[in-house]
Amino acid sequence: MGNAKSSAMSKEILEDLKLNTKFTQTELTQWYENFQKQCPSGRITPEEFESIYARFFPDSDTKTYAHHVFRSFDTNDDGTLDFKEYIIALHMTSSGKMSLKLEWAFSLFDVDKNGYITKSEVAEICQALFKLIPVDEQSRLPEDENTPEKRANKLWAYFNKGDNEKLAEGEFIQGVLDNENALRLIQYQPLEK
Ligand SMILES: [Ca+2]
Ligand SMILES: [Ca+2]
Repeated sequence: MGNAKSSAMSKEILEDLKLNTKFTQTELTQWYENFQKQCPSGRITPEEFESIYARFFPDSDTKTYAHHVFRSFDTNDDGTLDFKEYIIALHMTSSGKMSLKLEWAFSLFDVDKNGYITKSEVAEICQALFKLIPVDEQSRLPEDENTPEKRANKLWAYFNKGDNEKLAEGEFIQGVLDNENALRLIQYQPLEK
């Protein structure tokens, strides 16, 4: 009936998030209140998520990338992000810890969620990443990464795998840690304006 009780965070979720993220109880409670305000249904839809991304990258085509990011955060595959998935997402992407960020990057690239990354999955994410790059910036990219295909080939080559081989999570993380170009190519950082 929309009373105050229905909007309280369950103790179970609170304990789970305290255990599995860097956030304190006070922070989590604050996040929860904000989340309820922004999102009274308690669920973020793919469309809402896409519109958030579009605001961050106003000069880019963010739809495809946002779709992949959403998929990587929707760990129970129900097509929405609940509060817990939202906080885990914040935890993984806002943490200064490289290992957490790379764990998340792995899940972003593992499009079919089977625990391995294939070259075609790398190509698919590179397509999405490329669309994030504003057109005028695309024209200034190095020759060997100025199309999504070239970017994917260059990135895949850093992992020393054949075209039909696959990458496990540890191999992906190590490969990126070993090479700062790989780290650069798995993401898009907007230029400072
Ligand atoms: Ca979900
Ligand atoms: Ca996969």
